[in-house]
Amino acid sequence: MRGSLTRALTGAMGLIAAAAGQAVTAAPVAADSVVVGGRPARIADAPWVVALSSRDRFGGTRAGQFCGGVVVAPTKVLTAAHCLGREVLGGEPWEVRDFVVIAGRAALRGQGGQEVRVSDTWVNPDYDPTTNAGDLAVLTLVSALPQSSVIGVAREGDAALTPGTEADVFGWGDTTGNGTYASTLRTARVQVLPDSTCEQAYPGGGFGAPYQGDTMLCAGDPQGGKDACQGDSGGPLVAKGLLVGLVSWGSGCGQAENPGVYTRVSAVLPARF
Ligand code: 4AZ
Repeated sequence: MRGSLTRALTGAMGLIAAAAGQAVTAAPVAADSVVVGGRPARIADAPWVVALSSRDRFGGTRAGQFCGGVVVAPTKVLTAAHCLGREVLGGEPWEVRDFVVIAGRAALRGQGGQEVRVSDTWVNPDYDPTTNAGDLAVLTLVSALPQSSVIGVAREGDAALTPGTEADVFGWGDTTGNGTYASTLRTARVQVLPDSTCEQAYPGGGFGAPYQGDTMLCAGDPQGGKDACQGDSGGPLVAKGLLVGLVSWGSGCGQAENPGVYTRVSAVLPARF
């Protein structure tokens, strides 16, 4: 943790840090503020949203959920590189023996959908854990999900990436900024913001690294209140029906002056995927 910037903090890690008395997030936001300020989402409307799970490491009450992910091909799931870090998993991903992707399930306490094991993990070699630049990893599933659960990925120059475009973020993360984790999938409507907004919010120097628009995407609610939060990391930001970002980092949750920072998937995902 650097200063007040939160990153690499998944839901359960937040709980562990909170229990240890560490400051884990910036100031609380308004109540009901996924996803702060969000509303329930139906998995039928967002079949590409998945949960990353290890019950051994994160406990069984919320099916071991610790990050989000998104299906971009029947056997390929994108998530944030920081979700697979040693400080999150306590080891390498392949050492987490009950690591599964939960697909087709909105209610973590329910039995819907399927749990699929991971045969391979690829962490972007250009990912920089100090700055969070290039925060992307690809999981290969042992068995294929239906093509109907695949979302297309926005490419550089697509209108979906234009500032001002409405975008929806999905996850099971903190709904209050105070460590209240959702057990059913939620979504919040934000908008793609200009790089300049996040450059001003996150100038670097002092606490934290600067926002870097080449590998990061800025999005939020100009009024504040709607945002991704801890535990949403790795989950999708969708605009015009296309994947534009992965939840990566930010300062606090839902504060108008501190937008969410997402992985700019169009810039970081290698063409071969
Ligand atoms: C996190 O720690 C995190 N408000 C994710 C998203 C945001 C802040 C923190 C953005 O996983």
